[in-house]
Amino acid sequence: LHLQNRLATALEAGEFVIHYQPQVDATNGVICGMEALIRWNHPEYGLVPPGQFIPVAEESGLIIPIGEWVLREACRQNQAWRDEGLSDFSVSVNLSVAQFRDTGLLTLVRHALDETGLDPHYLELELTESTMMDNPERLITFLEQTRKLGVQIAIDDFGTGYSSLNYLRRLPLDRLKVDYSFVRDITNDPASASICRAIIAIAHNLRLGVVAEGVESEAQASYLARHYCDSLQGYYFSKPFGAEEITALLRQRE
Ligand code: G
Ligand code: G
Ligand code: MN
Ligand code: NA
Repeated sequence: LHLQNRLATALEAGEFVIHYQPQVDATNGVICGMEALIRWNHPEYGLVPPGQFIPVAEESGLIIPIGEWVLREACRQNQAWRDEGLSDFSVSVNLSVAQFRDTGLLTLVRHALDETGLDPHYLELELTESTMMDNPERLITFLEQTRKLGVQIAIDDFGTGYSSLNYLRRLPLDRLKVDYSFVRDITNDPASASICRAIIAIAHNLRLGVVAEGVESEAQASYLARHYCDSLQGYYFSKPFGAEEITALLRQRE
């Protein structure tokens, strides 16, 4: 309740921060992407995770200005890394269903790109299956427009929602993100391992890239690499960190 009242002023007060989590190429460990994950740096409570305020922001409509800030900031940061020669990867931004429903979304995306000078190719938008299925007609129009613009689209938490594969086949998408729940049990549950392999096969048959999330161990990473998963994301490689720490990490890797 208290959080809700403060959420409205948090944006103006500059209390939101973005943490970035690297994604690495499964064949060579080179950083090939960065997911932007918002946190609220609350003056009393410290870093509040998105699960605790994004749902409130969705209900109140505040997710629109907050989401706009995330888009701009993530594009600005990736362009800053590019200017320094530290980035040739794309930045991934999560979109909530309220943002997807907002008819101004594509304009916001264009503005964020124009303002920051980021090449659209280096921005990826993540939508969940349930967000996509919220309005399939709008989805098709949206995807056609993003494709024209050159922005990449990923399906987040893939395998946990229900989108028809026949439907996916016809959509202009770029990547599937294997949900962490399948990755978690990959080494101790044959069914989870089968699902991971099946999702990788589906992605490649549809000519999509595939990234596994929640990779926490060497065993999980090598299993996924052996089964041709393109990229890997998770604590085994890096936790999400603030921009300064990620900048240091990128410099060190040069
Ligand atoms: O970082 P963490 O694991 O706590 O993130 C939890 C959830 O919050 C994830 O499902 C993620 O998609 C979502 N999330 C993180 N950042 C953003 C954001 O900028 N916008 C939206 N809509 N969701 C986000
Ligand atoms: O958008 P999405 O729901 O995929 O958000 C990814 C979430 O997963 C973030 O909240 C991030 O902090 C979290 N996360 C990232 N890496 C790992 C990991 O290796 N293990 C677990 N359990 N969670 C992770
Ligand atoms: Mn995500
Ligand atoms: Na996810």
